[in-house]
Amino acid sequence: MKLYFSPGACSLAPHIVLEEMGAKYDAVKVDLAKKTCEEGDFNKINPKGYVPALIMENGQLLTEDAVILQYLADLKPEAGLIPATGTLERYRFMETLHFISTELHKGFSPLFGAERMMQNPEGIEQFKNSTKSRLGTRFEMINHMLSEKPYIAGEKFTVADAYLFVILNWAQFMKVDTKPFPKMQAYYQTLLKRPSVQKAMTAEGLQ
Ligand SMILES: N[C@@H](CCC(=O)N[C@@H](CS)C(=O)NCC(=O)O)C(=O)O
Repeated sequence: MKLYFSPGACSLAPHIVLEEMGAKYDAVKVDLAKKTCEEGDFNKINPKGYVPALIMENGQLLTEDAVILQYLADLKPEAGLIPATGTLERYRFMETLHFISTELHKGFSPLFGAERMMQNPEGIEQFKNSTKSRLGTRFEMINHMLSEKPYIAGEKFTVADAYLFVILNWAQFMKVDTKPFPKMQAYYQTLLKRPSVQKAMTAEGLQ
C-alpha cells in the first residue's frame, strides 16, 4: 500500500493507523501548494488534488479520510480498530466518524482559509472567532462523550481516535481554546504518547 500525505494534515490519521496495524506501506509526501510529489504531478495520481490518497493492495486509488480509515481497519479485523460490519455498533461508530469528518475536520477549514476567503481584513478576526466558537460547541460534545468512556468509540482505541487526534492537534497550533474541555485535553495528551502516533508524527517530521 502507498499513502500520500502532507505533514500534519488529515492524512496523519491513516498514517497513524498503518503504524497501529504494523502494516507494510510506503509514505509519499505531497506538496499541496504545488500539487506535486516525488513521482511528479499529484493531480494525475489523485484527480481530487488532496490528501489522504491511498493506493490499495489491488493497486487502485482510494480517497476520503473516513473511508480510508474504515478500509484499513477492515483489512485487519483482529486488531479491533473498528466494530464489525453490519452491526449496530458499526453504525454508531460511523456516526462518530462522520461527526469528526464533517463537523470537526471540515469545521476547521475556515480557520485555515480565512485570509483567502475574506476580502475585508477587519472581518477576518471576527470570522475566525465565530468559527472557533462553533468548534467549541462540537468540542463540548466530544468532551461529554469522553467523560463516559476512555476512547471516542468506547473502551478501546479505534481508527476514530486516530482521526480525532489529528483534529485536536490542529486545535493546538490554530490556538483554539481547549481549556473548557478537560476530558478532551487529557485524551489528547494520552494519544500523543501512543507509539503509533509518535512513529507517524516522527515520519512526517512533526517532532
Ligand atoms: N473530503 C476529503 C478532504 C481532505 C482534505 O481536506 N485534505 C486537505 C488536507 S487536511 C488537503 O489536502 N487540502 C488541499 C486541497 O484541498 O487542495 C477527506 O475527507 O478526506
